[in-house]
Amino acid sequence: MLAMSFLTPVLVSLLCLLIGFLALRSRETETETGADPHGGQSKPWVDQDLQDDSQAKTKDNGEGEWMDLSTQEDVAHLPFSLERHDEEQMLHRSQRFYALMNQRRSVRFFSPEPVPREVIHNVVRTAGTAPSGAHTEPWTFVVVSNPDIKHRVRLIVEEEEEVNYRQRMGDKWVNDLAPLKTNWIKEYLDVAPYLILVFKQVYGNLPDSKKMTHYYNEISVSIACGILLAALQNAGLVTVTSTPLNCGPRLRLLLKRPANEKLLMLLPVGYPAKDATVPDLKRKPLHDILVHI
Ligand code: IYR
Repeated sequence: MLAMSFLTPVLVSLLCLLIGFLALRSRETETETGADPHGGQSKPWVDQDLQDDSQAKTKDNGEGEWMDLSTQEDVAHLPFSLERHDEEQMLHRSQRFYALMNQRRSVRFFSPEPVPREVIHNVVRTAGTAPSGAHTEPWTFVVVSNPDIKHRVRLIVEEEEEVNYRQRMGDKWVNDLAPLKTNWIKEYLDVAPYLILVFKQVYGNLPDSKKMTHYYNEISVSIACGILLAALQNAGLVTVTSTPLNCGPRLRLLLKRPANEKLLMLLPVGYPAKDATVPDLKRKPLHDILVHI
């Protein structure tokens, strides 16, 4: 009895020490990547739905069979040539393309004027020329022009974005965005004649119900998005690269897309409104972005 009453405070202090030690360790692992100004949520801008763990999960569950690419027939290799321009022409073309792309701005104010559907199909065709890991072409571009579906997209995005701005993003992020004057009201989702929702396919579904590994799917789709932006600019259209945080699952269901597709980007597309404005931003000069060795 005496031993128990003597031991209890010792046990309690040992327990406290252990809890303190464990709490310290978990804080250390959280901050391993540097100071975290987002209150413990180290990367609030990484959409939960975009975590690429689908393959690991399915493999662990032993669910679904994976296609072995090496069993495919050999791909023929053909001679390749590309039209050559003389150096003066090359210089001229590169300057002109730079001038065109340097006019590209993220625009949030759209005209409701219609845009020919074939132009939209062509810019998506162009995006689909992007290189991809093992040529798996892991992208789906959903073009929405139906006003009712556009409005339903808007309702979902505004509902989630309000939570993002008020809670998920945190004060630092919201303050950092203040100069851009953005908020959760996304009128452009109703006004722009088209919405292009770009999905990355985290794996492929083959007709024989096998799955196909989509290597580097996120970077492949990101490259396709870059090409899509260039194609839109070339066609004289504007967009804003919106990445509505945590809207992916609801938008995927609304658009009836399968579970292997994750929303990467939502692009409203059209002509700019007559009274559209953009923030007066400057681009870094070449010497700040180029290291020539
Ligand atoms: N997705 C939000 C917030 C936003 C985030 C960044 I980083 C921006 O450069 C702009 C906006 C929105 O679209 O309002």
